[in-house]
Amino acid sequence: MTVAAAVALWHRAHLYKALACVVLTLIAIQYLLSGVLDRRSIETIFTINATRYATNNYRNHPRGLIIYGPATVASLPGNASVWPTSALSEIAIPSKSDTIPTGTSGGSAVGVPNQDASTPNTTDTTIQQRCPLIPPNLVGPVAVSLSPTEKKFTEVKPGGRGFPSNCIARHRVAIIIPYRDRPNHLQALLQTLHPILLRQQIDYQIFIIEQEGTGLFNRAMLMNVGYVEALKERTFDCFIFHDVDLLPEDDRNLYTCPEQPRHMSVAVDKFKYRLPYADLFGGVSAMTREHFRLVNGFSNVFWGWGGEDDDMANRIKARGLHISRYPANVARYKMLSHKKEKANPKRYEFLKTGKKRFTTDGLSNLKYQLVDKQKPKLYTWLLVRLTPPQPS
Ligand code: BGN
Repeated sequence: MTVAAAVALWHRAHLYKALACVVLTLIAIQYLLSGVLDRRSIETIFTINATRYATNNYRNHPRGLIIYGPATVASLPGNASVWPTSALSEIAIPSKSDTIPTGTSGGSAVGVPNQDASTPNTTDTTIQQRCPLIPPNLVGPVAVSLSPTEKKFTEVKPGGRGFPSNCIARHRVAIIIPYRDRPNHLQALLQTLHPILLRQQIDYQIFIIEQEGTGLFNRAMLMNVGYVEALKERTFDCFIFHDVDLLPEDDRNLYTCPEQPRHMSVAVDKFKYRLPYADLFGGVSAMTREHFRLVNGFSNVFWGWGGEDDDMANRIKARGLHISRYPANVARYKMLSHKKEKANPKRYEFLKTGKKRFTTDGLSNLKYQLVDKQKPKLYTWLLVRLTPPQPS
């Protein structure tokens, strides 16, 4: 071998070593980054850019952990086709919020008999497992309809309560529906919601909070009443505040307890399945018991249509919380038609000055009278007389 050939060989060996180093460094960086990404919760990932999801088909998380199925199926509004079961195994990842909340909630260790008297099956001596993180019987898009059905709902208990029969639910959820004078909408919503919540294996109860009289409607105050009254029945882990005219179109839109306040009606047909603005918190939203108390509930000053949800979004931010969302191809709703309500002309002013009322206006000064309460088959009904708050 010539000297020149030996030198060339020596250079090539160094080149290979350098290449090997680069490859190893890249692998190490990828490994480190994946650890960071794994620690982000499902909610955080959803929150990153909700408006982007509204226009693009959300595919997945960088590590392929969340996949909401092929864009073609997801983009068909109200399509009742059955979701491929292969996709379901990839639907969600465990996060902190997926563990049973501690303290007053209905949790017990896996395989341990449930000790909570308000949770079903306490007399059952068989040891029950917690329900799986991913409910096994979801179908994806569901057909929504206004026409009444003859469904019997044998699993639903009086007062509109439901829970899984063969496992311990991970979430105890009160569904709060502010209501007045919309019987057809209410029937359609109940027919749609009960089967979905049962398939989602949630321990739930539906509360209809009806405002007495014909005065201006106060949606926010009714939701505050719903929170207070529901807690008199059971210690719910979280609350889903639900407009009566919004029908969920997909059962993968899980009505579970959120880690951060969750805006659920991301894509509504009336808004062409696009989120109108990033801070929207109206329609359907979910909050834990603690977060709702932390923000002092909704403001009581919004009489008539509009603004109360924006004020809640401000309360959420002021407390260092943030609005989370599921992807728009799952968090889809059909809005039932009704005549336009009278908008509250004072809503802009109340919104602007809202901050100074956060601690004095809300759960802390809520006044109402419970006029009637009944528990028919599909819901718990409360008729309430609202007392306008004294100006502070
Ligand atoms: C907004 C309303 C919300 C309502 C959404 C969607 C206001 C306050 C003045 C900016 N906000 O305009 O309350 O949920 O539309 O309909 O009117």
